[in-house]
Amino acid sequence: MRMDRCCFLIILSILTSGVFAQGTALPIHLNSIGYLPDMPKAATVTSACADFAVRSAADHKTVFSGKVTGPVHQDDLNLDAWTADFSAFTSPGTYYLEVPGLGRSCNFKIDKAVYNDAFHAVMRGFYLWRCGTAVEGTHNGIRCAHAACHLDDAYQDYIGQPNVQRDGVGGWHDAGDFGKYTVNAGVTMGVLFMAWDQYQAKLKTLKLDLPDTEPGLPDFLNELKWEIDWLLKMQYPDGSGRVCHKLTRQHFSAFIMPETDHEKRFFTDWGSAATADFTAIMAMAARYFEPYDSTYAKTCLDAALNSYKFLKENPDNKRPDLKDFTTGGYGTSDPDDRLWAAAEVWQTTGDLNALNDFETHARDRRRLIEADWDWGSVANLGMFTYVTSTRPGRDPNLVNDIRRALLDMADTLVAQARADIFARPMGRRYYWGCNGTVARQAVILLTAHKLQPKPEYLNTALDAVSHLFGRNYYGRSFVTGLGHLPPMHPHDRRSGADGIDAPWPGYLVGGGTTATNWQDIQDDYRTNEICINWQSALVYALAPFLSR
Ligand code: 9MR
Ligand code: ZN
Repeated sequence: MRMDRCCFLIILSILTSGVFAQGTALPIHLNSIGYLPDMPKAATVTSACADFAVRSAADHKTVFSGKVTGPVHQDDLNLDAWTADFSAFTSPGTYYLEVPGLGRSCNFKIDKAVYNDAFHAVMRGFYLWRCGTAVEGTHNGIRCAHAACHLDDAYQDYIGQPNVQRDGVGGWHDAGDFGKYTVNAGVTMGVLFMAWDQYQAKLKTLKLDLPDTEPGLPDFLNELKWEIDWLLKMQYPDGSGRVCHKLTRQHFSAFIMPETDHEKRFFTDWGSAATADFTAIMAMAARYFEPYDSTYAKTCLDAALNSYKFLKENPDNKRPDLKDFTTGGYGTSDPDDRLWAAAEVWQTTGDLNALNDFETHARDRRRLIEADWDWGSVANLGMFTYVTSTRPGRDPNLVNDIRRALLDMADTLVAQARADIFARPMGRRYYWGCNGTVARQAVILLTAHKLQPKPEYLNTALDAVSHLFGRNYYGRSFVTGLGHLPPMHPHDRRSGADGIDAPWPGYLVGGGTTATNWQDIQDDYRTNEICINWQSALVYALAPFLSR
């Protein structure tokens, strides 16, 4: 390469990578999407400092200045940290933080609609995950697309019909792999329906630019329907009400595009956790689709009640037989799933037997509210439905105990965020997919907020959002295509195989399994994959902060 061309390319790549304009991962860690005018605003600085200034991005004028507080030492990160609080500054605009001696942060916005675009991209992530159809989208001028995939889903060899196909087309791919798993669909749909339940006023008019909008059906529900339509196909065709644990190949594919993945995929053996999660989702779907499409709601309700009847007649925990499969396991015991199913069936129908089932399960639990909850632990969803219900007949003592446990847990999260230099509300726990749990803390906080409004609950939910968009150890956004220095190499087959430099946009990566080991490397599926259950939690966490 000639020298002048080489220099030009270096300068161009510096400019386009944002290094020149935005700074690399500087010691100033903040929510790189930005802040709401009337909410708290803070950044974490990890080098010694005294003062800071907020400056206008356009003309570099100082619009606010202050003194940092600190330092505070955090052991697991081995860092000293200072906090720059600029909550008092509320004027909309585009700014950066300047810390004398250290430099400047990336640009960020203050605006009442500051999270609207991010929400749109994150929710569109579900659309882009659609299986059984062609999808496409353009983000920041870059187009991502794939042709219709997995149209042969799926074979019934493992449910007693060797070499016989039945329609299992549709749904969302689970993650960076192309499998479809009932149990993980459970917590995902549960959290998405909770977002709808609590933030419907904001979500109702939201446009997702879907190719298949239906008049009168909000886009948000339309996208959820894509998954429900598929889930309905996961019930056994024999009418028994059992539900297949998953629909996948026997082994993960290489990094190929989904439309070139032609290996056989199978409906697998049923499991009682999958059957219970299916029941809960269908009962919720019946409730939330009723105002828009009562025929569809009835289909969902019938499916829920059929599976619920089966669960009642078959009380044992049944793990699926998956010995021929090495795709995702999602192995989990079922008491929490049965509890959740009972709560949703009761909430939808008012059936007192289901209420009694829920209360019996709830009284059996060691802890009423779990801090670390995810696909393997969905009891919280049932507890939230029960404790916020306006239906008559609940046991007042149990209501009180759950309410207390929920408020205590929310208070714990507030305290943990305050004790963390990056305001991470879940304490010092790190594991596979914990970024999803960070976002999912918002469900605890905002359900507590519904029972007993407290600004700290809302603020801490926003802390979770800020953490994921850059106020973290890495000073980077954890969401592809959004914010400062986002992941470029997620463990996502589409992103790895489509030949385009940018990853598919709007996806939250799992995050470090220790305090400091996240790497933006495609092979690192433990820390850098994307997944529907984490994504749904981010949708929920952003929803209360939308401007409508
Ligand atoms: O999110 C799952 C995580 O909690 C488990 O520890 C891990 C290992 O079983 O599996 C994760 O789920 C993966 C699933 O098995 C297959 N699709 C991708 C999921 C995210 O990595
Ligand atoms: Zn597919």
